[in-house]
Amino acid sequence: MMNEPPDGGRMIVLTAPLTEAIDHAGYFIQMAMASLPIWMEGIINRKYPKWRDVEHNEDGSARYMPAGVRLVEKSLQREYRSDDIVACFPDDLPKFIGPRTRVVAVSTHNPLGVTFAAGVYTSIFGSSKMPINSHYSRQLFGQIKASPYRENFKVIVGGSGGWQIIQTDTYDELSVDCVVEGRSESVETLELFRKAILGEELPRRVEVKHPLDREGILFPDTRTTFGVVEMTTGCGRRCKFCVPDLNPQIDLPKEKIMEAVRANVRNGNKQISLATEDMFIWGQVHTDTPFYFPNREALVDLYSDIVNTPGVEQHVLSHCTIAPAVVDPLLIKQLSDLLLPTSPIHFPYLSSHPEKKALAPLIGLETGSVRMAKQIMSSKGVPFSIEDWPSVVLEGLRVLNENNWFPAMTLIVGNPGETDDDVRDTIDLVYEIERRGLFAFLIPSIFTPLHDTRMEKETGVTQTKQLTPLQWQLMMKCWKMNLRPGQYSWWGPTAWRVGSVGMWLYKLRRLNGPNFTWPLLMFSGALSENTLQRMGKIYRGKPLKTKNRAELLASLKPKDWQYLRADNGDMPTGGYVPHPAEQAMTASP
Ligand code: B12
Ligand code: SF4
Repeated sequence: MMNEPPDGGRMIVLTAPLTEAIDHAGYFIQMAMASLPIWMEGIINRKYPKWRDVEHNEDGSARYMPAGVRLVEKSLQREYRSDDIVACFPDDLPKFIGPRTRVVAVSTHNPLGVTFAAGVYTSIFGSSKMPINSHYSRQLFGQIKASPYRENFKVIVGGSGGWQIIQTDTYDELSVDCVVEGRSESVETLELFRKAILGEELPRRVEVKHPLDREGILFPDTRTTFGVVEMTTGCGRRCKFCVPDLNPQIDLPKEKIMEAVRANVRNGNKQISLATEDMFIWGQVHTDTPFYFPNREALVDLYSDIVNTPGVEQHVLSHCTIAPAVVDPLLIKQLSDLLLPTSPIHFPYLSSHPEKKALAPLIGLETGSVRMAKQIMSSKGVPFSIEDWPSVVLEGLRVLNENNWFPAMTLIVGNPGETDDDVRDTIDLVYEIERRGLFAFLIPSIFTPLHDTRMEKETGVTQTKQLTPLQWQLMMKCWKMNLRPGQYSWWGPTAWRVGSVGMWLYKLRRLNGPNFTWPLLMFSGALSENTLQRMGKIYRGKPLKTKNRAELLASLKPKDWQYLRADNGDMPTGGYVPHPAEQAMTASP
């Protein structure tokens, strides 16, 4: 006999894969589950034995859900009664899907693991299609497909990972009727739900419009996973491979952000994270100052109110760019003073904070080759010229590290048209980071042409076996450097040596091809880099001569000097015009 929900189920049921909904142990666990293959799940289970424990509201609905689900919920509440809608964890679907159910809507971030930085690691370890997150996403779709009421309802999928279903044409396999690309606030999304409720046929793929202004964006008034609250949409630097940059550049109103922060706290969240592509554009969108000169006062005011909201115990940064650290080091310092006390991240071997706290936003480095950078991200370093990209990275990282920011920096390996010279340039930059004693978690990923981007039709490397010795070396050098802090223990280096060589013998040799062997030996430390270089097996980066901050500022166009802050020092000489905020301060009595 069917286990029917007593009330016949909800008309609209919203859900997300368990691995994307959990609010346990911070960002890192979700990122690890997006990147590790399912056969390595035991590592996560041992480290976080309680990761599957989730919290419920009294009616069995989810206490927290990814921000995307919360906004679908808010969007639908404009048209339907709250009682008709529920957001629940996958295991609770049978409690809510019943004969009354007309739509099951799934929000996904990365359901099939085919995106950059996720696919690459699973493929190195042997299964490109089944990261842990992908396994749980498929499990969720399997549960929905097997529902005894499946014929009565439509399955609509949305979220930043929906394109993966379109691109792999897995509609039937996953039992998905329609994938929505774009935001739930859109009237076209509502129209789709209306059709589904009436039992009408849905198109397989719908692209809906992004709101063009602040007013069009809704905010959650319930708890979100990791306390995610949107801060901006779009970016403005126009990198060719980027998806979020295709959205309009909007910074969201402070009052609404704060309401969503308070709503999270009210519902039991102690952690907040503002979702953004670049936190530094907030407060400077469509003002008289170009967005790449950060609005120091506005940012400090916003973050100060967030971390001082009663109940907020932890705050985590999401994404940013590196040029603002060169433009305004004092902003970085002021933000550090404000944000370090609530940061849950500790780097005992790196941080100079008394409690060893650190900030670790995600920043795109992508390439050290100026030639490549010009092609794929010519405005990444504005206001500085892309010719100075290596200098901007090194100076920015210096400022960040001095203030206990140790960012995770992504690199793209195998860009279309990437030559050995380009890879050598990137290796030079990575060695220079090491030589100067700077630190960032360097996360190399293989170029993935993301749907809808300006590089959608281009192909780079598609399998780890195709990577050249230099590309492998770059990847393994990054990981070797990432493990530096863990190598201070007496057992660390030996464990890595034995572990990685053992892994190579066991599995990786055949999978990744012969180009992988020497870079792996370099990574493991079994042979020194000097020896490997002498044997002609690796390329050791050459020292880089780069510009310091004063030289970078001097290279700006004089019309931009007015936006620099003199309290940072290093001002270019010759006709300096004070920053508008300084002018206002001198003008006031
Ligand atoms: C916060 C965040 C995280 C957090 C938290 C994620 C979470 N579970 O809450 C962490 C750090 C854990 C994370 C991890 C990863 N992330 Co992330 N993340 C973000 C970020 C900054 C914000 C996401 C967010 O909540 N936005 C706000 C909500 C409201 O937006 P939204 O989810 O897109 O929802 C809107 C629409 O999509 C739509 N919608 C959503 N769901 C549905 C459902 C239906 C039915 C409908 C109709 C509409 C709809 O309506 C919503 C608005 O109204 C975005 C960048 C960005 N600005 O979006 C990257 C981003 C989504 N992440 C990305 C990536 C690559 C990852 C990782 C794979 C990275 C990695 N290798 O580890 C992992 C994957 C994690 C996983 N579990 O699979 C990429 C996505 C690329 C892709 N899928 O193609 C993005 C776009 C970053 C980027 N610059 O490229 N991420
Ligand atoms: S800086 Fe980052 S968010 Fe902005 S366009 Fe480039 S990749 Fe996209």
